[in-house]
Amino acid sequence: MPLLRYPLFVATLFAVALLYADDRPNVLFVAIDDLNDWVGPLGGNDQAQTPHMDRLAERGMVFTNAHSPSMVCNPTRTAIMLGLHPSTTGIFGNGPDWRMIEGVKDKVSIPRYFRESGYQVVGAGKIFHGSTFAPTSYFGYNDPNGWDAFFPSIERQLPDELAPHIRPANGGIEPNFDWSPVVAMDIAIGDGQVVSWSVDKILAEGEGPRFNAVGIYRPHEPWYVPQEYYDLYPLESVKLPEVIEGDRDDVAAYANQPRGRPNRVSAEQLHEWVLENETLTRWKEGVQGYLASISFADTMLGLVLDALDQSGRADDTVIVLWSDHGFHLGEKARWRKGSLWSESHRVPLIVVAPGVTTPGSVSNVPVSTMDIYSTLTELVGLETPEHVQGMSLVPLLEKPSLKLDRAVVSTSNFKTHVVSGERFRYLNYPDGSEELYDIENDPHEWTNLAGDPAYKDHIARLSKWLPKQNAPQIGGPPGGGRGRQGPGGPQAGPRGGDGGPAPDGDRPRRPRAGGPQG
Ligand SMILES: [Ca+2]
Ligand SMILES: [Ca+2]
Repeated sequence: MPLLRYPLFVATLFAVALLYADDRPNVLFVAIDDLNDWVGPLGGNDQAQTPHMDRLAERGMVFTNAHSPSMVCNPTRTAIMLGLHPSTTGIFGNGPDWRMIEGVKDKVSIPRYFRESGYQVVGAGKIFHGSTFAPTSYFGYNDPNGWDAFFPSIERQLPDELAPHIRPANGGIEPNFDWSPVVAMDIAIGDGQVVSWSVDKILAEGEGPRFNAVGIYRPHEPWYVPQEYYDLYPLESVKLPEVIEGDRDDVAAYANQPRGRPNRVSAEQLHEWVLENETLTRWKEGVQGYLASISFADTMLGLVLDALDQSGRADDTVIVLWSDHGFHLGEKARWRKGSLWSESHRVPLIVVAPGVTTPGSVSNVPVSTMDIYSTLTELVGLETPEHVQGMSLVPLLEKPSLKLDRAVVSTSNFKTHVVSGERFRYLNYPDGSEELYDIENDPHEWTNLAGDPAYKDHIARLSKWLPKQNAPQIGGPPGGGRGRQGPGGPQAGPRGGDGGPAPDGDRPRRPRAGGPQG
């Protein structure tokens, strides 16, 4: 039985045995989609305006070296919500639905576990994988056993979304790689609906501990948010990400293969389109759209935090905020996610645990968002289910100065891993090619040190963290055979690559029959 650390209760095993579910702290669980390190607490972009993430950080601990278990929506969310790493399950792409997979579908997810432990568990928006602007993907892979109530419904994770009449509105080459202000009130946007419903639930009276999950879709593309958020970032003042010419000249051929699904515009082709415009206005517009969407998501977070404070339960509520993975905006000559570079996997992770965390504390220890499951169970005094991988972060929450000899693994595909240590990151591809970056001296990962013998000890040290198990890829879109086998064999190709809204072939399936509104 894990040691009960929550200080409102006596931390003795005797007390744990007597602890009734009603005495446990509440949980506010906020998931944000495709949010990279462009937030105040991580400093990835000094233009980003995220006042609510800033104030959340001031209440608890920011993990400055947090990484997602994978680099697109479904594998990360499945890993986080079930506590099973992609290299264990073989879920790497947006196609496989965990609820259909033997050995995975029976694993108890975070919301289900809290529900079965006596919590009232309610959720809204994108918690498990799902996509908007693809009607069949609204449903996603939600856990039908996880919730007492869900908005829009347990069968459907995402509400209808607003969009400009003509898409793409930016004149681009792909309907989802798009940006435009929309004339609408915040509440009309999908996230506004999700947050509005969540605020009501947070404010609702009721006995017993509650688990509120809020899934905020922005800054996932397309970047349609009200004009006022665009106005925060006047185009002429938008700064482009720092890049260098020929950054990918020092990485192996494998890493330079275009990623993404067959028949879909690649991450590199998007950048070529962006650069067609010699004034770089397109690039600035893209950055502006992403920043505007971040500030919109931040405003949504602010509404949720205000509701928690207003409810009078903030002092008895653990808050965790996380993003499922990151996003490129032209760094490494590409957009979107799915790469092994840090833009794809360095993410915000903030934990507030009243009585445990020190306000305004920071930890630089490498952590994974896969650590959320066992961190939450320990914080509320529940045993962690046997199958759950990842480490409880409670020792770090209690002692910000704690140093651990640790590295965490993010996996984008079969045998395609990045190991993030305290100072170095080590990338390992299926054909054996490697990259090594010294983050302290080279935060943008511009200089690949893997070929330099002086660094071989670092590679050896970080290699020890590579997964012992490399499950072959399972699931995937039906009707395969569209050139899906990569150079490393059926499990190793570039499939799975970029996420984003699932095209027809990757439609998430609904858990059961019933109308869209469930
Ligand atoms: Ca995502
Ligand atoms: Ca380089």
